[in-house]
Amino acid sequence: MGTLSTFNKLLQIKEQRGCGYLVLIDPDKMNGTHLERFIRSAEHTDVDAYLVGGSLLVNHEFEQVLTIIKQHTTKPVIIFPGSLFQVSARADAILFLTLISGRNPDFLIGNQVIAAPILKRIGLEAIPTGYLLIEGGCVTSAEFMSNTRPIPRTKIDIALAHALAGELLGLKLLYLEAGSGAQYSIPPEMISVIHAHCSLPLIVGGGIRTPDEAREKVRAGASFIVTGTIIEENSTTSLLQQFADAIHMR
Ligand code: 1GP
Repeated sequence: MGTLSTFNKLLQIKEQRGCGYLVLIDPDKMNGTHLERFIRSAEHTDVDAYLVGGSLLVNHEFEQVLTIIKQHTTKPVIIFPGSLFQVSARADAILFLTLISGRNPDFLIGNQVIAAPILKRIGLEAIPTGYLLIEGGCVTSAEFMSNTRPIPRTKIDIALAHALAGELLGLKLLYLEAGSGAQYSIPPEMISVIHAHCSLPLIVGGGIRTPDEAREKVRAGASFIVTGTIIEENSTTSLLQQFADAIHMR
């Protein structure tokens, strides 16, 4: 029997646990010995996988951060690229994002055309993911850096139409993103309507600050929950485990 692809590992986690818990590591915010200590201790929690990336990397420690994480974990390590500079064979896979809520051709197809030959050459697994930026109460780095307008949080029909377009285009995952540090996370009503009509697994992130808030997204139909900022602020194993317990339905 061959080894499972990272995408199939994610599907297995969703199948076995109801919903998966993904911790976002922004290389600018967590690196060096702090990161090493964090990953070592997180090994003893039920975190399911790591996303690595950021809208803007000022410190250029991307490769080094991936190396540290891979050295100390057996969990999947997946690039969540904020730019073309965030591509590396040290990860297990990359979310091959297309920013379908926006109308900026660079993020819809331009950057993908530049990255595709590189991904093929280094043999990195690419997971086709539709990225939907939803208004989160403040201008986030994702909104500013992508130069796209988020979908208004009350326009559930518009978000659903984008999700369905992503499904019909053959994407494998959808990422409902309020933006890192968003004031308001993705509304549960939006998650439940998309979940009811669209068969793709939903990654939900941006502005989730408590295990209860995470659980609310899971109940609405999220397949994966992402937290970044709150864990940068409080990286204790007890908070990680509380999130994992709230997110795992079984
Ligand atoms: C950002 O969805 C992620 O891309 C995580 O957001 O930092 O607000 O948890 P937070």
